[in-house]
Amino acid sequence: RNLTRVERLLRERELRSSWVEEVDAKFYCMVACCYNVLYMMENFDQFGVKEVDAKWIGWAGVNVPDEIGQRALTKALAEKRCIPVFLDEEIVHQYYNGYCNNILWPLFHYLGLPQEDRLATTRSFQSQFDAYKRANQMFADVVNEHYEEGDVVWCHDYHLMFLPKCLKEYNSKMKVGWFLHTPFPSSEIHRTLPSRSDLLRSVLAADLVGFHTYDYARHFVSACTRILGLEGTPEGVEDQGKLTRVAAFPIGIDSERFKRALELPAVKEHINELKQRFSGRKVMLGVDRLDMIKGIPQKILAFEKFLEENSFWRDKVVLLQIAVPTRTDVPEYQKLTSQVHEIVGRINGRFGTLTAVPIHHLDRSLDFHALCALYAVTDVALVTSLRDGMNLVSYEFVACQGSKKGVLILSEFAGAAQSLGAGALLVNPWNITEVANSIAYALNMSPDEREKRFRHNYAHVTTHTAQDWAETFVSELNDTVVEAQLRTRQ
Ligand code: ADQ
Repeated sequence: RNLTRVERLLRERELRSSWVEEVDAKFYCMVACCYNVLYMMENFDQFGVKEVDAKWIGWAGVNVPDEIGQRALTKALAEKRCIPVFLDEEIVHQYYNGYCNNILWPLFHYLGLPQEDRLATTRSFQSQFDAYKRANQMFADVVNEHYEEGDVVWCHDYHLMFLPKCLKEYNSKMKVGWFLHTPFPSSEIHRTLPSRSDLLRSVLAADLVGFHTYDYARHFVSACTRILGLEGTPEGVEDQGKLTRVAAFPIGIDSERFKRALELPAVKEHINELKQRFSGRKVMLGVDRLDMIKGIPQKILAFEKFLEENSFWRDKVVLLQIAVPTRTDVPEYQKLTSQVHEIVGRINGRFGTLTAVPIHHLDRSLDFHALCALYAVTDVALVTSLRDGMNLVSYEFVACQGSKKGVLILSEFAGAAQSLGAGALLVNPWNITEVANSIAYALNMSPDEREKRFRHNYAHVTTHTAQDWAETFVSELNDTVVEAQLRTRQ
């Protein structure tokens, strides 16, 4: 029974083959179950901090109800210094699908609650929030079990806003940091959350709180002053003499990893194949998780408008949209998939010929090398998120453009607009006329202007890396003096 489920998960989530090859056959299914922990571990490696002596604690990803299975899985993962947290199906439903992805995710991206079931969500709010707290407590139990004196604990993202408080209740001397990967919205948006104060107070239990941009940090401090009546200081937020440091730590990528990949013979060969395949046409690229925050329908409608108004380009340009499905069991995401398919079909029917279509849309992820090759042959990248904490696709594209010096069209609502804004063409993704005009401008841009814009972005992407991000956060967390320690010293 479990095997069928695991196989389905494997297909859905396209577990990278490298992971599968690495493990014993008997652990094959176990590791597949543990996709989420492994995925995070893999990303952790991508962040270039593998030399750091760290343990990674994460949700196991699927339900493993029996103790024997849990023990085997824990053992298999220990080799990779991954430690799973087991959550049962009901908690996952209420905590992960419910509170995290149906309430916090849309709200933090200014999308409000899901339109159709707004009232239902309001009714189930308390039970989902209780599950959220319970799940965070379960994470705290596992962290506490593995904590050794001197460790610093770095909690990630909106799924774990309650964790700093739970950890400090266990051990007030534990150094705890919390980083948010999404935007933190304006305090007016955060105010609408029934659990607004509990979440803020819990995050404030951390010693260091980090965001991608200064604006998100400012929104957080405003929420604390307006909702909790606390005092904002230049360093952060103060509550009865306890200071929580709040700062911006913009994430980056491991740009060297992309540059190295482009030197591999297999990647070079793939680049040549792609060049031949699309010869005579300019390549435009979108790479996103299929999520409403990524603005995929808006992007495609803007591309249609561009084709409508620029007949010269119709058979000279192709848009490759790679959209990896996520949260496939959430109805809102299923609706988004059908909507995108419908728009793409209509535009291809309208502007396609017997031999070519203007949009190639793929509902899947690409492996790392295929992705690098695509970035390298792209003339114009289109990142039109409606909101995005940072957006790493824009960074990855720039890192792979050493020879081409292509143009980045970037949403002004992505955190990356603050770092790559001077080199990119910034757009309001809701304004499809503006995006269509920017596409035309990008395709006609002079080589000099392209070079100048590219240089700016390339310098940023190659100097503000993921390694710096991780090291800066951890070292600042190390440097914070935990209040409880201060009191002991006094
Ligand atoms: P995401 O919303 O997942 O991350 P993003 O920053 O763009 O968004 O990172 C996506 C990653 O997945 C990139 O490394 C990209 O290469 C990869 N990816 C996306 N689609 C893919 C596909 N079809 N095939 C293969 N790979 C694909 C969250 C926040 C962001 C924030 C990051 C990091 O929502 O705003 O930048 O965390 O903090």
